Amino acid sequence: MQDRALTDATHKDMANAIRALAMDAVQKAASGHPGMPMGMADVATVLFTRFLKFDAAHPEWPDRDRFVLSAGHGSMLIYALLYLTGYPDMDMGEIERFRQLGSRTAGHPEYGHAPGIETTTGPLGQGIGNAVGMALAERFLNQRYGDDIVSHYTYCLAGDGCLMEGLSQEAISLAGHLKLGRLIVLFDDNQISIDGPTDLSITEDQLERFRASNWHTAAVDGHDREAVALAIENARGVADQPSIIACRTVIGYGAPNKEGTASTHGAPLGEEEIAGARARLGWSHPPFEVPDYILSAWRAAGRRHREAYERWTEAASRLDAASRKHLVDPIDIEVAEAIAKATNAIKTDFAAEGAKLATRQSSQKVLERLVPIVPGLIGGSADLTGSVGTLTKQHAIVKPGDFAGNYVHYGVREHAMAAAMNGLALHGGIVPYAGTFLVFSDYCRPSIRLSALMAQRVVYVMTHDSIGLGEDGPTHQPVEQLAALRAIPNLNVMRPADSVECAECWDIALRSENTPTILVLTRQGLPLLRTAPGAENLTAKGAYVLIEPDGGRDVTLLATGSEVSLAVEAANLLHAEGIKAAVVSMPCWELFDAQDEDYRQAVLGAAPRVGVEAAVEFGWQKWLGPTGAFVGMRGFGASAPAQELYKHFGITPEAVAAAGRELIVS
Ligand SMILES: Cc1ncc(C[n+]2csc(CCOP(=O)(O)OP(=O)(O)O)c2C)c(N)n1
Repeated sequence: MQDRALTDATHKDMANAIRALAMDAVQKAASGHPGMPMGMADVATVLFTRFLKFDAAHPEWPDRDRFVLSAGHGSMLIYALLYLTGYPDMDMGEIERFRQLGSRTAGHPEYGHAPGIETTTGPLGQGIGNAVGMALAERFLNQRYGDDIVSHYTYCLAGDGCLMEGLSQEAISLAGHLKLGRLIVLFDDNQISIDGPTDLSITEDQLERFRASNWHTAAVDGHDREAVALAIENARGVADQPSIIACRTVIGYGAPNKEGTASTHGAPLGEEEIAGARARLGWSHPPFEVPDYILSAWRAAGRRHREAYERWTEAASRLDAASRKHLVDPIDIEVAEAIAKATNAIKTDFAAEGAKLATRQSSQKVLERLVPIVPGLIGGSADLTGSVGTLTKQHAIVKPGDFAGNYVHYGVREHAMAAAMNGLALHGGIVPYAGTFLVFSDYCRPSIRLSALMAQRVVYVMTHDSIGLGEDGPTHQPVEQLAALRAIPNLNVMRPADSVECAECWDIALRSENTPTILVLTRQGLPLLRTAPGAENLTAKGAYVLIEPDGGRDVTLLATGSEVSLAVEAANLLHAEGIKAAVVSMPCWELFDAQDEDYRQAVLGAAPRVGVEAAVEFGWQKWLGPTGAFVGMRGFGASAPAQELYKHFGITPEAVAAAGRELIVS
């Protein structure tokens, strides 16, 4: 058992400080969730004062334990803890500005708002998925750096809501399979959610569920600090199973009339109830005041690992400079340069070979070269490895309890794969990528949205990107996914037209430190269009002119991915008739949008425009203007060979040429 120095009285005062800050901040904001922080205050006090390895003065310490508040609505719990333990940027002013514009204390914890917030949570279940990724990152890096440099736990606080979400099942199943023994979930087992008691909607035995997934389980009274401490101690001793500790708590603990009820979940308690809670808890201090003796006990907890931190700094100073840097930033300037150089070499090779390749194959060839030069690049797939081309000869497979590899078989768990990739990226030291079919990006979408919101470098390899996948039919043929993904801010949706563009896309994806990428790749072979690629990464501009006719344009054909070669054929048909057609390849709308007005105008031109994409039209108006025409999908696809489908749905060079002709005539 670690440090038993706290007396019962001190523990009680320290936990009550959390409760008071939570109820007072929510009351002042007239909005928020006091119940969970009040209920979990005892558990959190035990964790932060006796176990969690952190140094509040050095929140970026790479070997700190990670604390993930999956039940993000209880954000006041983490804000109170960060303030009390003395993290920078979290003073009482921030607590008083809870949920106000520009504060560090947003409604739900937001990554980047303050040190100590390890991930953005609020969408229930995501935090568990992130924690699985973080625990996995720890094992990868431990394998590479050794115990002196990387050896820490990941703690995740999850409520009934997190465990009801389907994502939790995928995540716990994956963690149990991989034997992530350093993952410890503290389950706020208060049996209350928004609608009322949880038995309104769920009656299963949660711990049985976890046991079935190879987890170590325990159940304790969450207000008995020694029982909680013993359970955490035991969990830390289990090396080859993740652990869950069901902490039976009372939501809104201390509120005389409301505790134990859903009314404390997500609304201010009210002045009268708060006064009653103060009396009941024996907390006589005014709002937003924590007496010195309590604050100093908390601040001491914030410093208790200072020596460990210093030992770590000393050990890290013995690493070579590159390894030390890559622990937090796997793609530094040198690696970025190596990526750019490799990309150029690959482009040259692709051009020399001139082969017709599906972009999923081109992507695999690119990875073959990049994996050895990017430290911390961890690949994977949701049981579609052979189809999506994410595995290379450079990979070794990660096995349960064995993290020497660099490729994860995530299984058919797309959502957990995406959430875990966020955790891998957030942990630091890792650049995650993994693949599935584009149509199943819908199964990853909530986590993709968070990759974008948190500005994380996560690369999603999404293949089988249109009716071009053929016989599998409309269930597997994405039509609306491109538009839906393009609607997410800070997400680069990249659809390369050939091998050269594909290499350029990977280059950008890996070097986009603050933006996730979706690589949208084909199943079917595509001809090489960029036959003489220069060193410049044209894809970085988002769109560029592939064919510029002599003597001005009559029409501009805009296309992405597999439809760029159709546009080129259409342009040839039009040229034969004396119509001057330009072709613009638009692999990434978001990057094109970020170019200056002059460049965009020069690329788009003044001539009438035809857009071509084997997907729905939604979003294309932006580029086509009111007079443009669109050749693409108007509904779901069908099951047939790809060539026939293109004809059936009228996405052909002839149709594109006809659309261009019509625009000129009208
Ligand atoms: C994916 C998702 N669905 C719904 C919500 C809205 N929501 C926030 S908290 C909550 C209930 C959570 O219950 P529990 O985890 O038991 O929290 P407690 O009542 O104990 O605070 C719901 C439905 C959400 N944040 N995320």
